[in-house]
Amino acid sequence: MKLKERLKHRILLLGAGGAGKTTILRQMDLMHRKDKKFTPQERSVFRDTIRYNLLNSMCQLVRACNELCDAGIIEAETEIASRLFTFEEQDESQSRKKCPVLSKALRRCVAGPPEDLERLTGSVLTIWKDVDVKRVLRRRSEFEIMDSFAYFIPQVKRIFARDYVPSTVDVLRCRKPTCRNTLLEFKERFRATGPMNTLQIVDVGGQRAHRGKWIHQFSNVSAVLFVASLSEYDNLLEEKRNRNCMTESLELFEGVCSLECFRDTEIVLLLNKWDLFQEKVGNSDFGEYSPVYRKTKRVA
Ligand SMILES: Nc1nc2c(ncn2[C@@H]2O[C@H](COP(=O)(O)OP(=O)(O)O)[C@@H](O)[C@H]2O)c(=O)[nH]1
Ligand SMILES: [Mg+2]
Repeated sequence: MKLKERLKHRILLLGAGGAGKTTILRQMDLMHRKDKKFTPQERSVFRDTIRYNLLNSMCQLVRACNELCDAGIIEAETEIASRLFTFEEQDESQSRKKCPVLSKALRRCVAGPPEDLERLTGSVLTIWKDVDVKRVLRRRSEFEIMDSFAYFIPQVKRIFARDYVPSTVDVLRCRKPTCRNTLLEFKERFRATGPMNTLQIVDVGGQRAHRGKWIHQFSNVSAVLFVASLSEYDNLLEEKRNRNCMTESLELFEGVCSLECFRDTEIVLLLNKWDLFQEKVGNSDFGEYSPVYRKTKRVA
């Protein structure tokens, strides 16, 4: 991307929900700090969300096991699993309607007495070690589970400990859907001897419900950074479960590129989640989800 030296540049981060926009913003924020760290106070803010991420992933995993595995979770663990669910399902019907991602009851558990969480540590680890769970995980594309679950679940002891303060990596792995536009501003020289430019990076909510608000950010944009997740090709959209994520991303990208207001604006496509793509592509045939790729492969 080539930006002319100007005093101020606005760069818009666009892309579907979960593509990684906010994580990129957090990384840019870190890169422009002297010590490359978030302060303990900043990290503490993420504590409950990370605990929620972990517990929610566990519930998603247990539910998937019960649905996809013939035996379900083995007998001894059914009780443990149901304990996890009691936290989630107390007022599921109420909260799901209002907020499909954050369930109220789970949040209550996370913010509740520390003994509640500590009691769950063993249950989480027992389920995580189960062979059936490992088998079900190979069928990941068939159910919904957040990307960072494999990072968070094995660290449950540390995360549920009373004195837990998230690390910088924990913060980068944390999933909290963006509801309000966020602005990050920093100064950057494009050439060692050039003038100092101010870069304003705008992060928006990517889920369908938030895209109507994008238009308010479309003026005075120097560049659009469109983020798409490489690893989502076999996943279904969080907000519409019969819609493939890659199709959603491609159509959204086409839509952004064809907007009249961006006719003279630089648009950069950033293909994110390379690490997850590498892990996944051996087990899940990319060609099954991309007719263009399938055709090219056959010709080659
Ligand atoms: N493994 C991995 N996870 C990522 C990467 N980029 C983002 N994530 C995770 O994907 C989830 C969604 O990212 P987020 O930045 O909230 O997406 P947004 O909705 O586009 O803002 C978070 O849990 C991130 O930690 C990546 O390159 N690799
Ligand atoms: Mg976001």
